[in-house]
Amino acid sequence: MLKHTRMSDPELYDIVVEELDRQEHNIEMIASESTESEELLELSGCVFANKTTEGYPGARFQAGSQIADKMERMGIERAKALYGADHVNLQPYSGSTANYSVYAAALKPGDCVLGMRLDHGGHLTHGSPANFMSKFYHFVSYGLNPQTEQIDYDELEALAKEHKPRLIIAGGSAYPRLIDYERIARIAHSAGGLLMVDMAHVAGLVAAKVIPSPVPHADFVTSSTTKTLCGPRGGMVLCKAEHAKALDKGVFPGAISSIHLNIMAAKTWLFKHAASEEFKQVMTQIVANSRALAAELTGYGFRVISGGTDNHIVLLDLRPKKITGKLFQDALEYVGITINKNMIPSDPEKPSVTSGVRIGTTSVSQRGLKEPEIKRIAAIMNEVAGAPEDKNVLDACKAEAMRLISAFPLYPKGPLE
Ligand code: DSN
Repeated sequence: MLKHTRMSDPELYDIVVEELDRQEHNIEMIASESTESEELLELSGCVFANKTTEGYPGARFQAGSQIADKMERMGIERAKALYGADHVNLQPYSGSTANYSVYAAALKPGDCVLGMRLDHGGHLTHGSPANFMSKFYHFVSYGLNPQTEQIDYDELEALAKEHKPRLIIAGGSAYPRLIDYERIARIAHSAGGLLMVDMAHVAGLVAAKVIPSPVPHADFVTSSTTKTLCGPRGGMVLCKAEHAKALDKGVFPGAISSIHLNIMAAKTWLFKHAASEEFKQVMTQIVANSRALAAELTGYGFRVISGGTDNHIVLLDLRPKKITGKLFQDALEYVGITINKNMIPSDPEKPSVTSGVRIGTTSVSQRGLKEPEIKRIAAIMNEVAGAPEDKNVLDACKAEAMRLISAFPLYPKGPLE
């Protein structure tokens, strides 16, 4: 791996090897993570990184772009076929950039946008006051029904009638349930606005048809290409044909300039791979694992927000266990299980402490873990929650976590070249 860097910068090489070793020996359960295949790592570092190109195939600003044109067209066609989309733009650098591109395409400064509250599972770019977009648009937030802990569609509808948003955003970072895209599209259109679905977290599950797709209902669908899609760190936007021209202008020159063609190459490979049976099996297992984890943890007395999960995310309320998200995250990190503290709806704790954690099953499912191993992970989590500061307990859990993950290599085909 990194044979040239190893010679020219051994100090940096060692850090990368250290990170590989960390990933290999830990149970990675951050819900926004996945493992990139050998092909994706190769393509992300391929010679397309040398080429500067702006614009679109056939209408570039730099000469020498014909081969890039061929690749971008191929990527777009593959993505369109995978999602059944009218139009696709693969140029955004990330899920956030994809969202900014749609804002550039569909909004004027001061327009009203209705998005899900960050502490109810939304995303920073959906209207958080901490994000700079909140200076340009008038964001109004909807949230969860306190009883069901699922989206309060009646509140959303009432807010849409009152504020007449130009754009409603559905989707988020910590929402474990299916979303009724059809209903939100109806609400958006009746209020005279548009629907953007940010499917970043669930894009792989949608591609594999393991959960319903937002594509038939939404005007725009944004995504990152990592997370459940298991691709490179990039973004994309799908849209209806009538928004294609505006979207392309919103992406370039609206939100970005030159394209990361090396990442575009990796995305192009990804859209072929995501149509495969192998990919579908992993996506199916992700949801099975997530459901098994939610059921086991419930059995151990954890409170699963919304009572379960339909995707790769399990969101836990730790208050019945009398520990905070931060303490649980730190104790599990020591043990070798990587998760993140997360706000739960109406969380009394600060964001740096939290009463909850978010757990994701994508990476472990890619490594081949199934329900029996998930049960072992849940048992470790329960032990840790019962004694988060007891070194003897934590050391025993660490040994068990290491035994478990050692049977499932990160790169089973052999060492990275
Ligand atoms: N919002 C971050 C997450 O879900 O972890 C990454 O986009």
